[in-house]
Amino acid sequence: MTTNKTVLAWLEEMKALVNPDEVVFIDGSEEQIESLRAEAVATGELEKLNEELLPDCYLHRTKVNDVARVEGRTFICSREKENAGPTNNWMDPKEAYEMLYGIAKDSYKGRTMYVIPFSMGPIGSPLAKIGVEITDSIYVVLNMVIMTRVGNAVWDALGDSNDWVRGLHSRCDIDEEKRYICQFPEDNTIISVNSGYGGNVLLGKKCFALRIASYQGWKEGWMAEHMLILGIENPKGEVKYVAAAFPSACGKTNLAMMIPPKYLRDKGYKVWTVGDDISWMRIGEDGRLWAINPENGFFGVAPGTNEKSNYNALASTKKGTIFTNVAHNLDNNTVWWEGLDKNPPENAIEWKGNPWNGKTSDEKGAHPNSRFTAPAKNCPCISSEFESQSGVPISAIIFGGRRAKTAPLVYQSKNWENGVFVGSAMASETTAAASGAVGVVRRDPMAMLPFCGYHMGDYFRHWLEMGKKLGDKAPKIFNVNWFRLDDEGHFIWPGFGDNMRVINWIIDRCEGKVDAVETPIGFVPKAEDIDLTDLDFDIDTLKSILEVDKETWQKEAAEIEEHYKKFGDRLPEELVNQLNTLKANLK
Ligand code: OXD
Ligand code: MN
Repeated sequence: MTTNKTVLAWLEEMKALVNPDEVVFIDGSEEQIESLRAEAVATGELEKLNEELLPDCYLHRTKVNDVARVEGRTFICSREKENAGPTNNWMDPKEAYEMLYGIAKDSYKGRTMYVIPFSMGPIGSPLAKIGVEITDSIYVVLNMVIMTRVGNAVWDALGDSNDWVRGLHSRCDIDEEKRYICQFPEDNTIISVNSGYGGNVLLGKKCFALRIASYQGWKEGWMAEHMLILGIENPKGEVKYVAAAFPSACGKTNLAMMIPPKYLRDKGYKVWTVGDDISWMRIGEDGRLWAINPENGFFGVAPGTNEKSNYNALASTKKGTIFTNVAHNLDNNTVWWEGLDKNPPENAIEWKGNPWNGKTSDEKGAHPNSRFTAPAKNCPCISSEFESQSGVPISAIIFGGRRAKTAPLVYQSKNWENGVFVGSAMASETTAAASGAVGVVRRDPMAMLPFCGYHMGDYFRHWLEMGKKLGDKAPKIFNVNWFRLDDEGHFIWPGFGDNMRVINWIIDRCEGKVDAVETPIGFVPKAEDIDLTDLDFDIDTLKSILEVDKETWQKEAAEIEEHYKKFGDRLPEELVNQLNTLKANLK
């Protein structure tokens, strides 16, 4: 328990509002967690899976209307509308509190109020931050216990400080019409009602670690980014760290846990996972940029995860994991999802709870956004620095997206400012691989479109300011595109572990070990500098995906100009100049 007056006062206020039958403080002890698991099993909220094959693993199904983040119902409630910017939904905070308190009033009647003290980042780290979530859902408690650091040690670290984030979650009736995910950045407050789905209710993740934290980082001079963090160890045992931002569904978890090709493993190369989704970064005493992963687990998409696509992610789910909305194999009481293997169960229950025969049914067994919540410590390649209080120094920042034609396999920005331009113009396409058609482009600056808690023009300005402070210690900024398509709509680059070949070029560039070719958009590799050992991939094909086609880029520049219009006068002048330079380079 805590004696922190600001916490106790808020809890009293919340208790009077939601009116629970009882209040339970989550202390982080194994006994308490075990008794909550047992209670959730008794009520049917969780199903216990095969203890031998999947020890300490559970299955949960959400309501059918509640299976994903709801961007249309997510609001930034800053005092001034202008400060939420053109990329966020906005609600006046006074009106929002009134409406949300109206919805939450008495909503815990007959239920328990769980109080979860949690730390984002290793407890006590100068890069970490503390939150308190109250919830009426054991599922939320058990997921938060995996995804964050929970328990009494958090109260000790907080002491009397008022620097903590308030999170109110109430399932209410899971009514879609009254579902709201509201962030109040100026009040360090989150309110989430009428959902039970992870991204909406595990308030430490997107709501705090990105939306609130991006605002805090702006005010306090640090960065909260939608980035994986990866360590690459060379045969001499030196480890370099990179952070990479890709929009959802572009393979962040796969890159974060990739297995290098055999010839590199034989030489002694290794990959270490620090994080797969979020990176908090501060300038350290040595002037470099240092990063922690504020999370303690992986909330990964299950479909498509298998031994080949992501061996390490799959291994992470083998114990202490909660599966949500996957298929339940009744023959051996385990789980299954599309893309796990080619052997779907015949005697199963699909994600909605109906009997399902995977061999004959046309319906999906698992929801496409079904998830595993797995402890980071399960990951076979978890970094030894995962618990480090100071984090890891970042050598390179990598942006990327899914582009069928435009972006080359990899290029390096000319400098930090140019790199911010590259990130601000980031985009990803939906692909219709079968026909080779190019899909719709969605601009997703720094992969933060749904997650930036303030005006995105100010966010770009903050990036530029960070670059000035970092000076020549700034990480180098790159862009990658694993998703170039040929005329038949097939991916050209093999991807997955072979992406290590590109990461090695990036690290060589950071160390000044390799030359590059200057193009209008930045520096691309000389084809012979991407190591193709043991790969059935000819150098001409490689050249074709390193090409920068002027006409395509002229179109791209025109689209960026259009995209920039929405930021109005908060768009930093430097970025307008960058765009003009690009246009001039393309003439
Ligand atoms: C996620 C997302 O769940 O980005 O990580 O949508
Ligand atoms: Mn994400």
